[in-house]
Amino acid sequence: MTKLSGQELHAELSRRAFLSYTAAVGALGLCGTSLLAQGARAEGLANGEVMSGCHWGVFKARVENGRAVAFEPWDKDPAPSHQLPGVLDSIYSPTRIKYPMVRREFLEKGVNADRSTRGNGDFVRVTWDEALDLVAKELKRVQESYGPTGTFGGSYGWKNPGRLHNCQVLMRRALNLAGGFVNSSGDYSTGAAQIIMPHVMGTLEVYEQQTAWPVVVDNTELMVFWAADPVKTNQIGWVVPDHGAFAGMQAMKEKGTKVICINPVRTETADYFGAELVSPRPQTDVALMLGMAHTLYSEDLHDKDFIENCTSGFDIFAAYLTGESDGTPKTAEWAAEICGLPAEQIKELARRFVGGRTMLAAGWSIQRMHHGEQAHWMLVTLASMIGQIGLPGGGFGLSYHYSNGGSPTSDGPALGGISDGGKPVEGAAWLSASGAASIPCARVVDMLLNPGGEFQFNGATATYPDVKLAYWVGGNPFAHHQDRNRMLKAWEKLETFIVQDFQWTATARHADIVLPATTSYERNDIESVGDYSNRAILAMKKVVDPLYEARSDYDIFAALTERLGKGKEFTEGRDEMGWISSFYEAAVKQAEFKQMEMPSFEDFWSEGIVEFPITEGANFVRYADFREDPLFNPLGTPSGLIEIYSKNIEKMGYDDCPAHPTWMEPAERLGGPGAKYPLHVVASHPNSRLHSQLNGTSLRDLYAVAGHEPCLINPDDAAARGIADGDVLRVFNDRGQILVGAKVSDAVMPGAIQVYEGGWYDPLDPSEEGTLDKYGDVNVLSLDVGTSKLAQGNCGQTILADVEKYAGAPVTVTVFDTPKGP
Ligand code: PGD
Ligand code: PGD
Ligand code: 6MO
Repeated sequence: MTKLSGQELHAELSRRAFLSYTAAVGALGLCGTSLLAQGARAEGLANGEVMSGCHWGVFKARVENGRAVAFEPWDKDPAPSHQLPGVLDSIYSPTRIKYPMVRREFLEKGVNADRSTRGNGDFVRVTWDEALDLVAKELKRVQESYGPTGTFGGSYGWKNPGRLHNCQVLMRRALNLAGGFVNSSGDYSTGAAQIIMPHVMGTLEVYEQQTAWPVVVDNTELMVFWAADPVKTNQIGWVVPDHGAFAGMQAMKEKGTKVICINPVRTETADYFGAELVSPRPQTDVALMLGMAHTLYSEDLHDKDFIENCTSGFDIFAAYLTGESDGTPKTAEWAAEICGLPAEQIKELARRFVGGRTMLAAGWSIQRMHHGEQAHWMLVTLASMIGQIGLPGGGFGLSYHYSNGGSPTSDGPALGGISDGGKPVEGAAWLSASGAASIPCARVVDMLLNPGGEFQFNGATATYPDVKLAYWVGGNPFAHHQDRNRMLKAWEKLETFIVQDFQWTATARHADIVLPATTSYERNDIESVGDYSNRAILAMKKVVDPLYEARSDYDIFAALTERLGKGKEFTEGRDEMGWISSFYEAAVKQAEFKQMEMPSFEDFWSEGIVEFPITEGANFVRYADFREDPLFNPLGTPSGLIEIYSKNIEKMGYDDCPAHPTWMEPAERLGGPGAKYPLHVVASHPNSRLHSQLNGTSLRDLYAVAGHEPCLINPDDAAARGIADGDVLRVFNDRGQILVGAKVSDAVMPGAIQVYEGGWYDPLDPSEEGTLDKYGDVNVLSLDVGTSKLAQGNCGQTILADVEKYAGAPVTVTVFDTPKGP
C-alpha cells in the first residue's frame, strides 16, 4: 500500500467504496438481463468460483467437482487473515460431526442414565427422525414437568455470521414457541466493562464506534495500546470484517506515530509498530493507573477545566487518590510495589501522556479479571485527568482492537435479521434478553450448582432457576467457561444436554444428543461487512452442498418446531431465500429514506455484494459534541457527565465494587497477598484461531508444540525449572492440570506464562475427577467467580499456577479424532 495520511486515507476509503458501489450498479445496468437470467442460486456449485464471507473476512471460494479447494481473500481486503486456509479446512476436518448421535446410556435409560459417564465417547448413530423425535420429546417432558424455567437456552458463543442462520436466535425462536426458556445476558468478552460503562459514560462504550482511524492518523501523537493487541484481534469480526483498522494502523505506522504497548507480553502489535513495551505484573493495571493519576494530580498536570466541566465526583475520588479518605496515598511508589515497575517510570509515563495528543486504546483482558469493573473505570478517570476526551485523536477508546473499531462508518442502511419472537425479560436482566428468566451468562455453573439461590446483579437481587435441560448451539462452553472441573460436576445436574454444532468439540462430546449442523459454507445467507463501518451488504453464498447428513440450523429448528406443532409459526411460510430477500428488501426501504439507490435483490445476489460510500464517517470524533457543550449534549448518566463517582453504585452498597475506581486485590495475583502459586497464566485470545474454532484444522501445525497447545515461558522461569524449548510441560494449580508444549521466549515477562484460551479439552480419564487434560485447555486452571456483584462477568484472566517438565507416561491427544461410537 502507498503511504497515506489520515486525510488521504479518508478520501481513498470513500472513493473506493463509492466507485465499487456505482460500478456494481452500473455494471448491472448494462448487463442486467444476463445476470438476472442466472437467477438466485440456492444450490452449491459443482465447479467455479463463488464469493462468500465469514468471521475472517470476505473470500472467493474455488470449487472443483463439488469440493471447495481454495478460499482466496477478496481483492479489496487490506489485510486478509492468515487463518483463512483453516476456515476452508474446517469444512473437511476430521472433527466434523457427520450424523445425529445419541449417548448410548441416554438412549437406553433416558433421564435415568448415569450422568457422570458423559464425555466417555460412547455414542450411537441414529436417524434424523429418531434424533428430532427424541429432542422434541425431551423439550416437551421438561416443559410439562418443570415449566419454562426448566430449559436453558442462554447458549452463548461465536456462532457464524449470517442474518438467517443465526443459530442462537433460531434456537430461542424455537424454544419460545415450545413454551419458554431461561436466557442469558451479557457476554464473556466484556462482561464487566459493559455493565460499569453505562454508569460512567452512559453507554456500553465497548461496542461503539471509535474516533475514526483517519482522524487518529492525523492527530494522535502518542498511541497507547493498553492490554490491546489489535493486529491479532482485528483479524476477526462479529459480522464479516472489512479489516478497515489495518488500513488505519498501516497509515499510522508509516507516519511514525509513537506507540507504547502496556502488556506482559510482546505482542504482534508491539512487533508491528516496533513499540515501546511496558510490562506491569498482570492484573495490576488499576494500581498502575492510580500511580499515574497521583503523579498528574500532585504535579498539577491534570486538566482542571475538563474535570470541572465534563465530570462529576472527582473530589471524592481525589480524596482516595491522596489517601485522605483511606490513609494510603496512591503514589507512584505505592503503585510500583504492586505492579512491579519502577516508580520513576510510572511518573515519566504519566508526564508523557499529558505531553501531546494521547489516545489510550484499551483491550478487554483487564476487565476479564476479578474486580474487572475497576480497570476501564479507572482508564476513563485517567483519560479525564489528561483532559483530551472529545478532541481529535485524544481520549480513550475501548474498541480499536475489536472488529475493526474506528474503521469509518458508511452512509449505508442497516441490515436486519430473523428474530427470536420473544419479549424482553423483566427485572433482573439488565441487558435486554428474551425468555422466561435470564442470568448473567458467565454464572451458568453457579446457576446449576445453586438452584433457587439468590444472587446480585447490577443493583438487583435475583434467583437462580432450577434448570434440567440445556440446549447449546453456536458456542463451546467446554472451552469458554472457567474452572473445567467445577463445571463438569455442575453439568451432572442436567438431566438432558443437547448440542448442535458441526464439530466434535468437548461440549459435543459431553452431550446426550448431538445434532450435526452445516458450516455456513453449506447454506445461503446474508450479512453486513464491517461491524462499525457497515461498508457493504454481502451475499453469503453457499459454497458446497451439505456434507454427510449435516443440516442447516434453520432446517433443524424448522423440523423440530414442526414436531411441536409450531412449524408454521417458526417458518412463517418462508424458505431460506425467502427470508434472505426479505432482509435485503427492508434495507432497500431504509436506503430509499436516505435517498440512496440500491440494486434489486436479484441483481445484488448475482453481483454478490453492494458497497456503500463513506462521507462524514471518516471525520468522526467520539464525544466531540459532549466536550463542546456538556449541558446541551449530556451523556446518558444520571448527572449527564462522566461519573468518576457513581451515586447509583453507592446505593447498591457492594463491598466488591465501591462507588469510584478503586484498587481491589484480586482473589489471586502474582506477588499478591497469600499467592499460592508462583506464575500468572496469561490466558488471552489465540493468534491463529478464533477461540476454539479451527483448533481441529491443519492450522494447528502452525503453532502446536510437541502436539500440545503452546505455552510461552520466559527463559529465566524455564531455566529455574530445567525446561527447554519443545518440552512437554504440566501446568497445574488446585483447580486442575493440563499438558502444554514449551516455547521458551523473552516475549513474555518473567513470572508470567501465556497459554491461549480455546484449546480443546481432552481428559485423560473422563471418569476421574481432576484428570489431566492432554491437549491444553487453559480454562481447566482459571477461576470461576463473578468479577463482582455488579457485573458478574467472567474472570478468565485470574489464574495462578506452577509448571514443571512432564514426567508421566506418554499420552496421545485424541480430541481431534471422532469419538469412538461414530
Ligand atoms: P468458539 O470456539 O468460537 O468459542 O467462546 P465461544 O463459545 O464463542 O465456539 C463457537 C462454537 O460454535 C464452535 O464450536 C463452532 O463450531 C460453533 N458454531 C459456529 N458457527 C455455528 C453455526 O452456524 N451453527 C452451529 N450450530 N454451531 C456453530 C468464546 C468466549 O470465550 C469469548 S467470546 C471470550 S471473550 C472469552 N475469552 C476468554 C479468555 O480471554 N480467557 C479465558 N480463560 N477464557 C475465555 N473464555 C471466553
Ligand atoms: P486478549 O488477547 O484476551 O484480547 O480482545 P481482548 O483485548 O480481550 O487480550 C489482549 C492483550 O491483553 C493480550 O495481548 C494480553 O497479553 C494482554 N494482557 C493480559 N493480561 C493483562 C494484564 O493484566 N495487563 C495488561 N496490561 N495486559 C494484559 C478479545 C476479542 O478479540 C474478543 S472478546 C473476541 S470474542 C475475539 N477473539 C479473537 C480470537 O479468539 N482470535 C483472534 N485472532 N482474534 C480475536 N478477536 C476478538
Ligand atoms: Mo469475546
